[in-house]
Order: sequence, then C-alpha cells, then structure tokens
Amino acid sequence: MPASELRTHLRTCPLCEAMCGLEVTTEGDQVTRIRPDREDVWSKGYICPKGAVLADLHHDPDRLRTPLIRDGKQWREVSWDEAFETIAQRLHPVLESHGIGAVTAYIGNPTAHNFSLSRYVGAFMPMSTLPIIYSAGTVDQWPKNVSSALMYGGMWTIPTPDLDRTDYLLVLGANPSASQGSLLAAADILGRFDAILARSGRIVVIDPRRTATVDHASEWVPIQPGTDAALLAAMVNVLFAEGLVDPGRLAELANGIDRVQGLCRAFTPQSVEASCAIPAETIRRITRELAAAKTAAVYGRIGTCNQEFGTLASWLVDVVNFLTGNLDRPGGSMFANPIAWSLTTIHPPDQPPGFAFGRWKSRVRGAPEVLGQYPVSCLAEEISTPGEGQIKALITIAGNPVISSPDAGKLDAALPLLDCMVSVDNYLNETTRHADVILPGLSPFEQPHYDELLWSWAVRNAGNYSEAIFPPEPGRLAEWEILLTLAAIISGAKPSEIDCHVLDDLYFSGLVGLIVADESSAIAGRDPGEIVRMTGGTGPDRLLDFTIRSGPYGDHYERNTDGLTLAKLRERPHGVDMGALEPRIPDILRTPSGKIELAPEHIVADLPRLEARLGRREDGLVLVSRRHLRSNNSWMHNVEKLVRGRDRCTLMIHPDDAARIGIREGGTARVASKSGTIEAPVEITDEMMPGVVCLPHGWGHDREGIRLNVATRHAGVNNNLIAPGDLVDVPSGNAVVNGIPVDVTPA
Ligand SMILES: Nc1nc2c(c(=O)[nH]1)N[C@H]1C(S)=C(S)[C@@H](COP(=O)(O)OP(=O)(O)OC[C@H]3O[C@@H](n4cnc5c(=O)[nH]c(N)nc54)[C@H](O)[C@@H]3O)O[C@H]1N2
Ligand SMILES: Nc1nc2c(c(=O)[nH]1)N[C@H]1C(S)=C(S)[C@@H](COP(=O)(O)OP(=O)(O)OC[C@H]3O[C@@H](n4cnc5c(=O)[nH]c(N)nc54)[C@H](O)[C@@H]3O)O[C@H]1N2
Ligand code: SF4
Ligand SMILES: [Mo]
Repeated sequence: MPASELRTHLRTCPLCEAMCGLEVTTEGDQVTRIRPDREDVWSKGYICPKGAVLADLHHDPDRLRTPLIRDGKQWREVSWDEAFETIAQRLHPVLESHGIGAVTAYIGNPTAHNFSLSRYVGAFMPMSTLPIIYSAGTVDQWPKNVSSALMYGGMWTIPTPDLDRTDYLLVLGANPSASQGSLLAAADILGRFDAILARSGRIVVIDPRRTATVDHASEWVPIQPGTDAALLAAMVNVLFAEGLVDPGRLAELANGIDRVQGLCRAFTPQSVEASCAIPAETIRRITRELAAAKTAAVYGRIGTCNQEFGTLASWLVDVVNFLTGNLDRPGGSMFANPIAWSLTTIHPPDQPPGFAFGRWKSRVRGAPEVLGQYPVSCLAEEISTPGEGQIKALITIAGNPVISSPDAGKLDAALPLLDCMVSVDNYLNETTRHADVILPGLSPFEQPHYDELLWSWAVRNAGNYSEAIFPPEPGRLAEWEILLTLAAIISGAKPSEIDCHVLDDLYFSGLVGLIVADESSAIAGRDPGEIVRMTGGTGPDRLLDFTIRSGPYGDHYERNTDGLTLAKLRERPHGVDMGALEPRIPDILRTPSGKIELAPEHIVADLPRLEARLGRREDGLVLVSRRHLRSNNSWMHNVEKLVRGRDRCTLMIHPDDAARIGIREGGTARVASKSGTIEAPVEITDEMMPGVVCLPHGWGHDREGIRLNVATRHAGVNNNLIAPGDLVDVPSGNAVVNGIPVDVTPA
C-alpha cells in the first residue's frame, strides 16, 4: 500500500458549547493527532480532554455505520432502501388504524450540536405534522425558554453574561469546570473567570456542592437545592427596600416593575434564610455587592432549571439583572448577534404573539402542553396506557431517554410495547436497543460543521465553518436526508417515491418566503425567487449561507457587497470574530407590547407555591446531579481514554451525613426515593453541603443487548431510575432532578 499523505484539517469540536477549534492531522483514513488550533479566533488554543479524543469516536468499532433492523434479539445490517421500506411497513398501519396522534418523536441533546440535525429538526417537525413531541429540553432549559418567551417574546432570546467585561459574576446552579458553559458559549470559560478575578472583580458561586468552579471564584455559598427562586426573590426584596433599583435606560422599555416590587414584598431575607440555608445577612451583602458593582451579571443554569421552582428562578435571574441596570449593557447580561442567525429562533408558527400555554393536556396525567411539549416523563405512560390516543410509534433523534429522563425504568419497560420505533442514532444503546430500525448518522469528521443555535448566547459575535475531513462512506446518507425522508414517510409517502432533495427545495423556498415577508429582516420585501436562485448548495450548507447572508453582517444578497457569505467564511478556516456584544434592546423584543414583560402572569402565578415552600422543613437528605469534564451526558462512556481510572459514578456525601448513616468511603450505599432504589459506591467529601447527596447522570450501561463494549465495563448506575416522573416545575413542566428526597442506607 502506498504511504498515505499527512494532512492537517481545522475543525470545530461539536461536543459542547465551547466550540473549540481543533487541528486534526490525518494519514489516509486515520486520524493520527488532535491538537488545539492556536489561531482559532474564538477559542485561541483552548481544548478539553474530550476534544482531544474525538478520533476515538470516529474510529470506534461500536459506532454504527449501516442501518440496522431488529429481528427479535438479533440485528441485521441492511441497505437504506430496506430500512426505509421496513419503517413504512411498520408505521403506515399505525397511521391507518390510529392516526398521526399515535406517533411522536423524542429529540435529544446532540441535535443541538450536529450540523444537519440542528437545522433540519425544524423542518422535520412541521413536515411530519406530529401534533406533540418530547425532548431532552424538558429535563433541561424549558424553564428558561418559558421565561424568555414571556419576558422578551422569544423562547431562545436568552441573555448571556458578558464574562469578558463584567466586574461581578453571580453563578447559580452551574458548574463550568465540568460543563464548559451552558446557555453560555465561551471557550476556556474558567480562564475567563480567572481574568475577572485578576482585574479585581468578584465571583460568587451558589451551589449545594463546592465544585471545582469555586477554585476560580471568590466565594462559595451553599444553598438548599430548589430554593434559588426564594433567594433571588429576597434579593429583589432587598434591592427595593434599600433603594438599589436602577434599571437605567430600560426602565421605559419594561412593563411591571411595580408589580415585581409588590410580589417580592413577602420574600424578606429573614423569611427565606431557613429554607435556603443561607443567612439573611449573606443575602443582603451579596445583593448590595451586586448593586454596587460597576457592572454585574447574574447567571443561572441547570441547577436553577431542573428543580422545583425552575421557572421562577430562571425568571428572577433576569429580573435581578434588569433591576440592577445590568440587562443588555456591556459587562452585564447581554444578547449576542450571531453571524448566522438561528433558524431555531423563528417564532413557532402555531404560537400567537405572547405565547399561549396549556392549549391541550396530556391524555393520561392531564399535564398541560408547554411550548408544544409535555414533560418527557409523560412519554412512558402515554405508550403504556391503552385507549384512544395511545402512542404506538416513536422516532428518537439523537437521544437516550432511557438513561436521561426521570422514571427511566418505566420508559425502558414501555418502549417494547410500541408497534414501531425508529432511532436516528450512532449507537446501539439503552434506548435504541428497543428500536425496530436504527438509522446511523455520519461521524463528526464525515460532515461539515457550523454550530446553529449556540452562537445566540456566545460571549462574542463570531462564527466558524469547518469542512468535512473524510468523505462519507459510499451510499451513506446525511442526517438531514434521513430526517426529510422520515418526515415524508410519516406523512404517508412510499419510500420509493420520496426525493428528499425536492423536499429540501420546498422547505428552503418556504423559508425564504417567510423571511422576505418579515419586516424586521435585512432582506424584507426582496423577491424570494431571486434569493433562492442566488443561494448555492443544498441541505444545511444552503441554509447556513442563507442565514449568514440575510444576517447582521451578511452581504444581504449583494446589497452590502462587503458583507459575509458562506463562501467568504470558508476562506477563513480559523473563524471570524465581529467583536464584543452590543446592546440589542429594544430591537430584539417580540412581546405583543414591544416591551420587556417583567411580571408575566403565567410565571408570577407560581409565586404562591414558592411562598408555601417557605413553610416546609427539609429533614431528610435530598439528591442532586452532577457532570464531569470527561463525560458527556450518557453517550461518551465508550471512549476508553475518558472512562479509565477511578469510578466516577459515585454517591457523594458529606462526612457528617455518612457518619450518622454509618456508611464508609468505598462502601456501597442504597439510595431510595419514592420511585425506586439503586446502589452506588460511596465517596465521602466535604464538597457536599450537609443534607445533600450527589450522583452523576448519564450512567447505567448494564442493560442487556447494548453494543457499547467499553461503556458496559464501566456501567455505573442510572440516577434517573429514582427520579420521580411526577416531580415537575409547574409553569414549564420541566423535570425536577435536583432536590429529590431520598433515604440513604448502607447496602
Ligand atoms: N438526573 C439527571 N438527568 C438528566 C440531567 C441531569 O442533570 N440529571 N440532564 C438532562 C440534560 S441537561 C440533558 S440535555 C439530557 C440529555 O438527554 P439525551 O439527549 O436523551 O441524552 P444524551 O446522553 O445526550 O444522548 C445522546 C444520544 O445521541 C446519540 N448521538 C450522539 N451524537 C449523535 C449524532 O451526531 N447523531 C445522532 N443521530 N445521534 C447522536 C448518542 O448515541 C445517544 O444515544 O439529560 C437530562 N437528564
Ligand atoms: N463535560 C460535560 N459537559 C457538558 C455536559 C456533560 O454531561 N459533560 N452536558 C452538557 C449539557 S446537556 C448541559 S445542559 C450543560 C449543563 O451545564 P451546567 O449547568 O454547568 O451543569 P452542571 O455541571 O451539572 O452543574 C450544575 C450545578 O448545579 C448544582 N445544583 C444542583 N441543584 C441545585 C440547586 O437547586 N440550586 C443551585 N444553585 N445549584 C444546584 C449542582 O451541584 C452542579 O454543580 O452541560 C453541558 N456540558
Ligand atoms: S470544551 Fe472540550 S468538548 Fe467542549 S468544545 Fe472544547 S474540546 Fe470540545
Ligand atoms: Mo442539557
């Protein structure tokens, strides 16, 4: 064999929101080295251990490369034609007997990080006409989506802390030392924390666990899980009581300031201190520091969402930013203006301006719809409960809900009851082992990359396009082609008659028509046919070209000749940086009033529930979740380099609690909730506050029939087996996986 050429490729890591630039060296069809791209304009040479082992994902022998059809317990590799034929044979009878209401989809997290899926899930949903879908969103950021929808008129209009210019950062329920930032895109986020401290700024971390993020902060304030909303309401109370409210130029652009004052009157620091386990004096001090800082940003993430009062907490984060004059100003909490605007931010066509909630209710539990979804914990009962409207067919797209959703055991038991299950996924894992057909996507190195939604909360207005490194193996489909084909099959089409490129053209011209009709667009009023003709390529590349060219820095289809196009971006493989964030209010507001709605009724109606919480004493232990830098939700435990070493799936517990219960370091603890019992190795650490124990999520690879040879040897235990599905945040329906009451005993 001739010696292969060594080649270097520049790539954005697709795994998390940090979007690090990589330099990937290949020899023939092998990746031989991955290093940080020091010249990447965004990440400047930062990477983490996961980016460095992306080649192991690409070369993983367990990664699926061919569609699979299940025959009992056996799997058969089949052609794409046979796979789609089989899907139609199983799905069409469901549609004929039960209608489209019996079909649903579950959309998982990697959708947001995948070039095709991130853009085409938005085409899949309307084209397939599924009335309701489920997603990992309801175990994640749904509360923030609800608060942004109501406050600013866009569910993805989410402000990001302006890390590089802030003087004071208050972090609640986020651990960027593990996650690398969430709803906050910033490469080398801890380096940016260090820079805040270096310029004499202050960082306060509010968390039941003293995480490694605290090593890059000024202060750790432990908090009783689920009580951030009470803490923030008390901070609002102090701001008003001490005359510290100063919204600046936004005062005239907001409704409801007085209402907020009245609503938070009951939440004095004294009234919340016992519930939060934070002294009233500390609450006052932090509030005064925040108000006195030249600039400050409050940042709340998953610990403030996946909890009992997720929506109130998410809303109050923005309220405090607003009241202290830090919303939408440099050094505060700002809205990015990405190079390519995100398709995901288009107002849902079925939503009125201002948003409506609870337009319909789930069949079994009566859970109200929120932003088109029911809590994901409803899925199991909707499949397993007979009757009109029972779910008979499910499509999972880049998701592993058998691990990631509450009451995971119920879902695991329900999936075999389906008449048809299809998974678009790269692995045969805990969820996809129940599928009838698995359709694998391409490896990250076999497709181009440009992040979609994530740039909407980046700390700079920037962007970077990566070319594919390897061509897909002959005959492979990209995921956008898979999704369009599936949508057509769900609509009743025969697979042999589907041409997904025709569908793509239809989708694209529909999209262009929508945007030229939008008065706020840079191409408003233009001839849609002309725009379609001027946009090159197909699939996600074409969509990207369109969103760049019609975006804030675009060429506006030759009206702004110096402006960006995808072609120009491709000439800059280290990326493009358009500078620091700039104020965007009122331009971005889409509320019916055209103002910021500071006291949305749907949200403030939940305050009495919070007030009632203040009277509750938490006597027993509660369980929270955690992440680890070397892990990514449930799906990267098959990379040996990331999982070797000590067991990371441990129950963390404070020494006093361990002593009282009588459990030893390295021993096994039995953790029981009202939903079930699991066992996990004990790790005694004063990182935990007393009364709170912690397990990571994403583990439990001990299920029969999965094809994850490394992960099964480091199986760990699934904490969602004991997460009760009926624990939800009321206004959003989001799961409560932090603050679960548990009993811990020696096993
Ligand atoms: N207890 C507890 N539970 C939690 C959380 C918690 O903090 N605690 N966090 C929640 C959060 S924030 C999230 S986002 C969810 C995540 O929940 P999910 O999205 O359901 O789970 P992931 O583990 O991200 O699963 C990703 C799936 O996508 C597949 N995959 C990976 N890359 C690709 C790709 O490029 N294409 C395709 N087609 N498939 C791909 C993987 O094989 C895997 O099956 O978990 C939630 N669950
Ligand atoms: N390495 C790695 N990176 C990831 C992921 C991963 O699995 N691994 N997952 C990705 C995904 S899908 C997401 S959504 C993001 C999440 O990113 P982050 O929001 O930063 O998530 P975590 O690292 O889980 O940190 C959450 C913190 O909240 C704390 N907490 C729990 N309950 C409460 C509470 O009631 N109040 C407060 N104040 N704190 C609480 C926990 O102790 C924990 O330290 O990370 C993303 N990045
Ligand atoms: S922090 Fe790690 S996983 Fe995230 S983008 Fe950078 S290299 Fe990839
Ligand atoms: Mo997430």
